[in-house]
Amino acid sequence: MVRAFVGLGSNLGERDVTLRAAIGRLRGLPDVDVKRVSSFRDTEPVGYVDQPRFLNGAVELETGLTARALLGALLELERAFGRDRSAGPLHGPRTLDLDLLLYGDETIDEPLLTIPHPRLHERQFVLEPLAELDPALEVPGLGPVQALRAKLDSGA
Ligand code: PH2
Ligand code: MG
Ligand code: MG
Repeated sequence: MVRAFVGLGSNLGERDVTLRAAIGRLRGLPDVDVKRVSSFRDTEPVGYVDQPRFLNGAVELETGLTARALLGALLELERAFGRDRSAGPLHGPRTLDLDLLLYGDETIDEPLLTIPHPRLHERQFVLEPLAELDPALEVPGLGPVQALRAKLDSGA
């Protein structure tokens, strides 16, 4: 079993209902054991700013799935919640965003899958829930999650 972290985001519809339902569906996936769920935070949109505020969180899970199989299951869940990747701008509004943030201590650099998630260290809305789930978390290749938070805060 591998410990993995998944980022949760929603900024369309009933955000809280959607995130809770998505976690329920994660719990129902074969070979996935959801261990912990962070609190949810209401956040300012980052990057593409002309869109509604997000509700963000993260979950810690243990899985027997490969990183690719887990990613496939996450994309399928996004679709089940009405996410249409062909509509609207990249990084624009979405009913549900499930990002595979970390997969054990692995680093993966493939066209369709980058682990750790490529923008993880630039986003407090990802780092904060990760640190809440495991304050001692080490991000492979990048260092302690708390150091990444401090660096982002300082603008360095
Ligand atoms: N996701 C994005 C773009 N911007 N901003 C916040 N606050 N939260 C998100 O989850 C988010 C975002 C694209 O994935
Ligand atoms: Mg995503
Ligand atoms: Mg995302």
